[in-house]
Amino acid sequence: MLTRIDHIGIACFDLDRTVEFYRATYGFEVLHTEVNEEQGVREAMLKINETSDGGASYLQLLEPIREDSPVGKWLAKNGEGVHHIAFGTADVDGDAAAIRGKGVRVLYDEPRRGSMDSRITFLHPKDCHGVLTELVTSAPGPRAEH
Ligand code: CMX
Ligand code: CO
Repeated sequence: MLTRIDHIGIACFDLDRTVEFYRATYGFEVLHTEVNEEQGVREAMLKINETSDGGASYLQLLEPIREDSPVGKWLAKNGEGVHHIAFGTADVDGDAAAIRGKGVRVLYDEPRRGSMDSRITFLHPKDCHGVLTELVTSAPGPRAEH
């Protein structure tokens, strides 16, 4: 069951400058940064609030590390902006299978590693009224903050 908005993914050209905008404008601080080679991004997670399912909601700021990555291609076409939304679930495998059964293309056969050791998969935007949609199950245990 999808129980929260886990994050909104925002594509940007310059991660450090975008982080600074969110800090200076709203007071949001970076909880975590990492490079995800497989996804082709350098990213920062800004925690916005905790949620009633024991999880949290974030902004995920994304800078491409390769032009031919999903975020690199999207930026070249659209410029900066909202790239995807992500719903949180305790069971990404089960929810992805159920959604695939409804005829929506799930991009990965098995969930892959996402931010903070979460497990993620994506639904094709063309099957979701133009919205690239991610499903995410957080890593168990307390979050590593660094
Ligand atoms: N939102 C909405 N539509 C999108 C989109 C997005 N983020 N990205 C691509 N599209 C649309 C394009 O506009 C294009 O539409 P038209 O044919 O009408 O022009 C169509 O989808 C195909 O786009 P493309 O540029 O040819 O890109 P690809 O087909 O090569 O890739 C996709 C699209 C969704 C398969 C790819 O972006 C993908 O695999 N995404 C999942 C992985 C990802 O986004 N990783 C980065 C985030 C990592 C994280 O969140 O941790
Ligand atoms: Co994401």
